[in-house]
This record gives sequence, C-alpha cells and structure tokens, in this order.
Amino acid sequence: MKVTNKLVYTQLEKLYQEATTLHIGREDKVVIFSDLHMGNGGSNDDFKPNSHLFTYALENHYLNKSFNLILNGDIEELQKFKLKKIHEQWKKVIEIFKEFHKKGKLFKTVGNHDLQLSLINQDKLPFPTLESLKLIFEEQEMFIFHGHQASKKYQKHNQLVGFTLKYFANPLRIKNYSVSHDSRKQYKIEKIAYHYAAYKKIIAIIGHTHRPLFESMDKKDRIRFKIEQLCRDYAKTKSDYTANAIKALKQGLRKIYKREPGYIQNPFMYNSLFHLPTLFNSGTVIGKRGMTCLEIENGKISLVHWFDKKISKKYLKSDEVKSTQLDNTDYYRMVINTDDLNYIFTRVKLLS
Ligand SMILES: [Mn+2]
Repeated sequence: MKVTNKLVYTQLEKLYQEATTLHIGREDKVVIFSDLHMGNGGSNDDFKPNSHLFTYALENHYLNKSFNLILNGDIEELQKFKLKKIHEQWKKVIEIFKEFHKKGKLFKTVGNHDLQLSLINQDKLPFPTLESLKLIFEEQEMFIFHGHQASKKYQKHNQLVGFTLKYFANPLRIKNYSVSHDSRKQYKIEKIAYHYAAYKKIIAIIGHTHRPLFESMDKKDRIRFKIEQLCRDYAKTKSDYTANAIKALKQGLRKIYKREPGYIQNPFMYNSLFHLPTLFNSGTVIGKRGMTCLEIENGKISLVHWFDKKISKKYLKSDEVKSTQLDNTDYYRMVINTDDLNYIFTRVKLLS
C-alpha cells in the first residue's frame, strides 16, 4: 500500500477537526512538555536521569505559579514497560499531574509510545487522554499534537492494521518505531507539520522528534540568525565583546555541521517561499544536557531549557543567554528564545 502525502494531510485535518479546544487569555500561563518516556526506574528508564529536575521544576515552578500543564505525548513508555509499574515507580510525578488535573489545568495527548492509553477505559486512568488539543489565543489557533500523526509510516500502519486497537493487539509491529535519532525522518515529519500549519494559517506544536524548534527554526538556524544580528551590532559598536561572541557562535555552528554533515541542504527549512514561523517543538525531557519545554505567558511564547548544574555547566558560561537559578537548588532555567504570539500570527497570516 502506498501512503501519499495527501493522505497524511487528510489524517491531520481529521485530527484537527476533532481536537479538544481550550481558550486562553493574556492572563493564562501554559507550559508544554513532551517525550518523558517514563519507565520502571531501572537502567533502561530514559526518564530517570532528569527525573529530579523535572519533578522539582514542575512542582515548585509551574504548579506554584498556576501554569496549565500540557503533556504532549510519549509520557509513559508503554513499548517497554507496564503502565502499572511506571505509575508505581513515578508516584510523586503522577501525584503532581493530579494536582494540575484537580485545578482543571492538565491536558494530556497521546504519543506513539503510549498509544494504548486511548484504548483503556478512561475511568481507569488518573486523567483523560486526548488525541490532540487546539489552544486558542485571541482567535488565533495553536494546534498541539504529538507529531507521529504526520509520519507516513504511522499512517501506513494505521491503514494496514486498522485503528489503534490493532496496535494494542500487536505491540510488536510498532516496537521499533522510533524517530528521534534519524534526522532525515525527523525532517520529513516536521516538513509535513510545517506545511499543514501554513496552509491552515495556524501554528503547529509538536514533540516526537526530540528536536526543539522555535518559529520553525532549529539550533543551527537560531545561531545563524544570531550571528547576523551581532554583525549588525558590531558595525555600530565595534565592540570586542560582540566580535568574540560571533567567533564563539561560528565555532559552535561548525561543530554542529561536523556532527551532521548530510544536513546542510535546505538551510532555511522546508522549501517554502518565505520562512514561516508555523512550527514549534517542545523538544524532550530526557535530553543529555537537560530538558526543554515551551511556555506561553502574557501573550508571549518561549522556548525554555532547564538544566542541572551538576550534570552540565556548559550553559552557565554562556554570555548570550542568562540562566536563572531555581530557589537554592542546582537547577537553572534559561530562555532560549521568546516572541509575541500576535507578531508570530501576523507573519503566518500575511506570508503563508
Ligand atoms: Mn514519539
């Protein structure tokens, strides 16, 4: 069976039409996390290394400050572990999720690693499972879904074996379905989500690829942008500080290209006439150097990186971005990028 892009777009449209809706105003705060991959606490549990950081930040930062919590898929790693075991092991985390839920501030969507959750009787789960979520801010829409739905491979399985029930019956079929380390597959999924959002004149917010994106830009794009900005500054100020910052960024960029030599084509993403800020990705909680998330507050959206000083000091030395210590802990919060939602939507509407 051949799965065409058209079919994938049709499936995304269906997902969009059936999405749960949440209206937010300027006073509402939202944090989006995805890809926790919580396991049994053993050495195969990818969540374990950042579990303290996540638990602490969630309770003492986001819950305390009355954020809405959106968990955008692959929260429980059900391809490797049993739900019961996961919930026993990470009891404290589940309790904090429940606190958000009690206040009506928890929204949990399904990913490909926790697909079975949509099939379980929802009364048996501590919180309901959504397929996707439409976040509406001043009549502008952010379409939040895990991201596997934009993959041809997933849709092929969907067509072949029927709906998710069949996955449940044949978990082996999807056992090795993982994209996070294959940059070509990541790119294809992102490209479809990017173009779908542009066509709808909305913003798409995904996870799944574990690659943080802000306004459809990844780290390389952000560095290139930053270098151009700094060159403009340097022309005016001729400051050594700026010159050194440019040098450091160039080195960083070279390192990335050395790591991913095949990725140099299409520097400005996804082959469209303009670079459109339609795609965002919350990244992952299980990063080697910490965790990333997206925050919405006061009409702005931000890409945020949290890290533990004991594990990585790299970002503490960074001159470009300041990090803020959380209480008296080793945990730090760093805003990588931030922009006004109204400005982003203006560009999406006028340019796409
Ligand atoms: Mn996934």
